[in-house]
Amino acid sequence: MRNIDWYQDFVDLRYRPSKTDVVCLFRFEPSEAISRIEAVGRIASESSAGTWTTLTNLPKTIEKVKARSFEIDGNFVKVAYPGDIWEPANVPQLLSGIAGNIFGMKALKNLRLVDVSLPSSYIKYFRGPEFGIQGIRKILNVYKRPITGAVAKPKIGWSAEEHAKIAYDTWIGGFDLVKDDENLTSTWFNKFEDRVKICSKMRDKAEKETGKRKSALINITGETRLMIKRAKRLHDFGFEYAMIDVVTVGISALQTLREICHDYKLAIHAHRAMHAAFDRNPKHGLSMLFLAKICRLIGVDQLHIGTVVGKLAGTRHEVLDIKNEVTSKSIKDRKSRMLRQNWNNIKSVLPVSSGGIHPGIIPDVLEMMGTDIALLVSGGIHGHPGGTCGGARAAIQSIEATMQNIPLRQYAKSHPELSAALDKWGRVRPQ
Ligand code: CAP
Ligand code: MG
Repeated sequence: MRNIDWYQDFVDLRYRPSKTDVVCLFRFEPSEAISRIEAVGRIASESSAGTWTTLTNLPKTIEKVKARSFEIDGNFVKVAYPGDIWEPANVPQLLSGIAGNIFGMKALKNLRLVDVSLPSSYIKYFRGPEFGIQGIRKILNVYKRPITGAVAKPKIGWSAEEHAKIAYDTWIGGFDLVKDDENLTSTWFNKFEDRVKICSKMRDKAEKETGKRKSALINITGETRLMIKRAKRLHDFGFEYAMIDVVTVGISALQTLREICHDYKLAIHAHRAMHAAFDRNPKHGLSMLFLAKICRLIGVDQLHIGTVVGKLAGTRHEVLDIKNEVTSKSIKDRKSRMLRQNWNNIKSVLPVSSGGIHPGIIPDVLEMMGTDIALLVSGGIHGHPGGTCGGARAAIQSIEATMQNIPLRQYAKSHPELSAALDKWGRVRPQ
């Protein structure tokens, strides 16, 4: 049959990207009877200017708008996209291109977008984080140790008053932050407006009694106009953060709230609930590294990146690559794992480690990730035999022991809360 497609026009192994190209790294698996060249031609074509068949008319600009698969290495391909096809500061459009139709192509059995390298000509339109790691530490006046926080558990069910009391106990136990859970927004028994007001009173009380800065990551997630109203309320009650479930609200809403949070000088705490729906399968979907990069570009200040040893999936390589990506000024190309990236004046993002952590495994997390992180220990303090306050103390004692290189059991001899935590949980790694 006459050749009716032109995918091979989107493959050029001699091509070298220009400094304004957006370059993507994909992992791909061709379907039966599809060659690798046919597969990578389809990836570049369908995500830029092509379609399934040759066209009778083409614009004069066609050569300037075509993507090109230019480097194939086993199951990995690099694709270069001309900068001109990307609308400045329009992240949804970028995703519709490089993370759109191609995942559904029959010619590909699996496809995963591993990383994207964004040129200065693209990132210059973005604010990036408002505060960065140093700015966050300045807000809380916490410098040499992990910033500590806890979600009120169970994640939903408490009244606003009960929630605020748990927050108070968490703060009095020594933690810096209390956080709403990803599925807590506003319910008849815990209205957002009430929670903000009562938590602000408890925060003031805890700050007065401890002499330390205390804050909260209160979840504004919802329809965009509602989130704008909620961000204003947080500002009016003196909170420094807005928590957003960045995947479920969507990239466009996150871009809007970044502008609003700039106006209110609110730091954005990015919860990533739903990410595992598309980043967990190593052969297909989007990597968490890619999502983390987009979050840094748009400008969250804190981002959940995993624990490796806790209850949720995430390998050591993956978690540490993400930490590197969101905290470094520039990234080198790492074969099949990460593309080079200069972040120019885009600030760093504070990595958040959370999910199944308890005092017995805090050393494992800090040994892997260091102390320049936010450590959220939630069930791991509210399940402590001494209750929330005792649990927070136990977690802080575990951090102290780890930072002084003292074995936990030895430190526990003079720290009863840690001892009680180790008696309950030992060093178990939750599944
Ligand atoms: C942790 C948590 C967080 C997870 C999210 C939860 O509570 O509140 O949402 O950390 O995962 O609901 O599970 P626990 P990730 O400390 O009680 O487990 O940080 O990987 O995005
Ligand atoms: Mg949660």
